[in-house]
Amino acid sequence: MTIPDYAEKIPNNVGLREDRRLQRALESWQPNFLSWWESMGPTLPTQDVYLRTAIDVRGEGWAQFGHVPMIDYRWGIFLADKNPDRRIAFGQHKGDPAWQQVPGEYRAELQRLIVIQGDTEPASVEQQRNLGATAPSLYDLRNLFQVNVEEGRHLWAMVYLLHAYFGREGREEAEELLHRNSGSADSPRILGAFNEETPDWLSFFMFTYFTDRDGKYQLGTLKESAFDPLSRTCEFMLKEEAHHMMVGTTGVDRVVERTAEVMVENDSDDVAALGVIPLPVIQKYLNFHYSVSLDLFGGETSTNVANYYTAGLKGRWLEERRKDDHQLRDDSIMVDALVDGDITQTEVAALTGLNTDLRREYIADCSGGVNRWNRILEDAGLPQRLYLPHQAFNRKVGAFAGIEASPTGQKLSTAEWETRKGEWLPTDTDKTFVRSLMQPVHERGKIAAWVAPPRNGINSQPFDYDYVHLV
Ligand code: BYC
Repeated sequence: MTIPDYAEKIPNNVGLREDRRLQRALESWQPNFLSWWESMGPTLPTQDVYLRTAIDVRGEGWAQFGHVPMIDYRWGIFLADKNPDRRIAFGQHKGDPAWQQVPGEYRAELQRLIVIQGDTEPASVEQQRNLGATAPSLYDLRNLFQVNVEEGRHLWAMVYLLHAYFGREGREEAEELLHRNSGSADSPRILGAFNEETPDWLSFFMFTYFTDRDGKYQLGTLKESAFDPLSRTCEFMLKEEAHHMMVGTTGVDRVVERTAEVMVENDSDDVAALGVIPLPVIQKYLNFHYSVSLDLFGGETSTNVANYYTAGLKGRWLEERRKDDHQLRDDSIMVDALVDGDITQTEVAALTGLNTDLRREYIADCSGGVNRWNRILEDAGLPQRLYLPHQAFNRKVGAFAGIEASPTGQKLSTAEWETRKGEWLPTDTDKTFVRSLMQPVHERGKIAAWVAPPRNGINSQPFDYDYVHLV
């Protein structure tokens, strides 16, 4: 067990001081990271922010709270404690000791998975960079910045792996992670959802609910990896990820709650003119963020994922709780498919269906959010309900990428889709309306009129705490 070294330039619990070459390499990446943060990170100038900083992975150490100037945030490298007896839980190497080094034959695939994971982290910071200017409260502003600095730390986590285990190619990939940019025409981020805009706070709450939740599930599968340093990194990242999802879950809760309140007070569904977001617009934002996040799981069938699993690089969600042989050579699974042009299911080898397996776990989790938002509507005495659209709706990756479908899973002609898509996805008018509500409230204890205040503050502080000191 390595004692965390917080006095170092790069706080870490990986014994960086004992590996001078690696330390120097990472110290030379650090100024590039900081200049990326300055040019692509949050644009709202602040003096300091009430942030949680990880200084250890155990006890209280992973969550130290205090007012910190954001540029002085200590982005560190922290891996969960090593279990020296850990064994590979699945695939063809099942039962072997977990790997402390990268096996030559899996180097390219592992590097690819780490690069894809690493690419999403700075992408989300870029997507969210202008949101500070329209924050509905200092509490929300602080949460945005917390999410941003931790995504920065998660980038550090992947860059550490690239530098420590993948030689010159790894160092080059680490540079590329700072060169690609969300939405860039020349060098976009790798996965679709990370090139979309997050221009308003409803999008931010939907993103942290749906897209960060993909992060939870992908990290959950990488935590099972036979490559132990990746597993331990992801284990610790997941701990921080929980806060990001809390921001999304309670963010959407609070939007729905406020809309419901105004609907009841005015006995009307037509609440846009009253300064809150109508339920049909919330549904359209939900449809968009859910469908682009479904794409993040890759194709319904994939030989990539079969190979990852067999090699031991990427497992299943809660692999060790599954009651099967953890090799799946003879098993099959029903996956969603387009057969003779019809939206249906088909049976495939379990290994090639593993993206579907993970997507299903994710979908079940997402229903939990919809149920809680519907409870808010029910408790307000309203008959309206939110729902998750069909898996074939608005898909750009996988079995349904080539067709158009309604939120109820009806196949549509292109012409029909073009005519009707504005009923289901945010239109320019919807987006302009939502943006018009995004007037900043940067005054302590105050909140914008389109969202309810949170039930709890951060780290037992009240809602009206001075979470952020602006310049
Ligand atoms: N956009 O075989 P297929 C997070 C590519 S989020 C564009 O079906 P596979 C976070 C695919 O790369 C979690 N391209 O897919 C959240 C492949 O290309 P190649 C991020 C896509 O490989 C919020 C080809 O299409 N982590 O942490 O089975 C804030 C055929 O694909 C997309 C990971 O994703 C797409 N959506 O699975 C901050 C984990 N989907 O290889 C952070 C690492 C697929 O033929 N990544 N393609 O050139 C993976 O496990 C897998 O690469 C994927 C795709 C699940 C993404």
